[in-house]
Amino acid sequence: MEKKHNHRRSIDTMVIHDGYDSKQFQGSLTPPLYQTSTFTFETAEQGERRFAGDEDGYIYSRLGNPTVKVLEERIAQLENGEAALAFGSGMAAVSAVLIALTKANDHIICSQGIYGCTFGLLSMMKEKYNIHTDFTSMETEEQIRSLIKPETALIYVETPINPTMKLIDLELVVKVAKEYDIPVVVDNTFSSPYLQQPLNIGCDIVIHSATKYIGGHGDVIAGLVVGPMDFLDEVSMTTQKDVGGIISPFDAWLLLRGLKTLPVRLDRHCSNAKKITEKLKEHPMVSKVYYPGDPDHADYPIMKKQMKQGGGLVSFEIKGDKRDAQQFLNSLSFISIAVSLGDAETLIQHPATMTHAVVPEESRLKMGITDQLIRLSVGLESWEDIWKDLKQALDQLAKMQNPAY
Ligand code: LCS
Repeated sequence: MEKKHNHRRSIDTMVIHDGYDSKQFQGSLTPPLYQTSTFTFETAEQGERRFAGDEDGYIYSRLGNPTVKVLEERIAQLENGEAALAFGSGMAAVSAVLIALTKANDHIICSQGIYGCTFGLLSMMKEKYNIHTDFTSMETEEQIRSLIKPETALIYVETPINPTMKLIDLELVVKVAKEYDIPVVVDNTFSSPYLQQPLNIGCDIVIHSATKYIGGHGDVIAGLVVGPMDFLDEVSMTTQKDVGGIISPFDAWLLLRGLKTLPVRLDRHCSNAKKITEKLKEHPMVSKVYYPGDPDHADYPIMKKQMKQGGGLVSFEIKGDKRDAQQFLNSLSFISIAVSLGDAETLIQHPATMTHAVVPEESRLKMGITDQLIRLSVGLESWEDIWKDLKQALDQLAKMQNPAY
């Protein structure tokens, strides 16, 4: 699987202009919203030609829509891929890729730690189709090499990993995968193309939950896949068309709006997350802080190598047990207790009982998800206000555990 061209202009410009030519849309500055389910044919013969693929043109919005097309072209350019497809959720994107790349009895190598529902999907694929997954921390070439089998269909990587913020060295994974001609699929949700571009490192397919940083405003559920044209043509004619988890034109339009400010938003998410990390590390109720942009983070050298900055998510462990973690969340004032991430609002959640509750306890602990682990999606508010809220809740917890605090 080969990649295309290098970026011709800065990503700050690309998020605003790529994939759209206003001249083709009556000068409309903003891509028009084609809120339509179907497209009329001038004649029956034209309908026949379009279905036969002998004439370009739209047929039905599950098979393609002009607003969605602009989004797909823009994200393909941003990730430096040949083509892209949009889906109705990140999980629709993940499942479309996994179904397209596997058949019964195949094998998958996966990073030790992934989003809970992706773990759930891999478990279902094992039960239904005997597709077995080996999880590994992928720290050395040998670790990966030792797991490769003739039936290994793909290597699936999340980096940074949800919610432990561990990183996988993509260059190392690609090196081994190329030796065996195994495609590498990267869930790039936590970084967005602004912070990390896996295809430029040699990975084959990128997936996004566009619900997060790409949308950026907490109002859309959507997914994206970027990769080689031949692979995506196949997905569009199979899992996208026939399973049908497509995006609505309005949601594609909202994503195009959100994308324009991706670099500006992420710069603030990252600088806020850095400040909050420094403060958390100093608080006596916090035992561990995981932020890839922190020079003390074990994977900081990998961050420097493959990411522009550390991202907007910080995970940390508090002193205490599950009830203390819940008490801490309940004591927050404006920070919202909610799953999802990448929104303007700071969001906080308890992975063991929320995003990763579906993962059996043993696997969860292997991933590093303890009952004390909290995940914070640092928003765009003033970092001082975010810290003030976290600090008062941590202080309350300290007083509860030690009245003399
Ligand atoms: N991949 C990653 C890394 C994710 O974090 C999520 C959702 C998905 C895929 C699935 O995307 P969706 O279908 O929700 O658009 N992660 C969530 C989370 O951490 N909290 O709530 C959802």
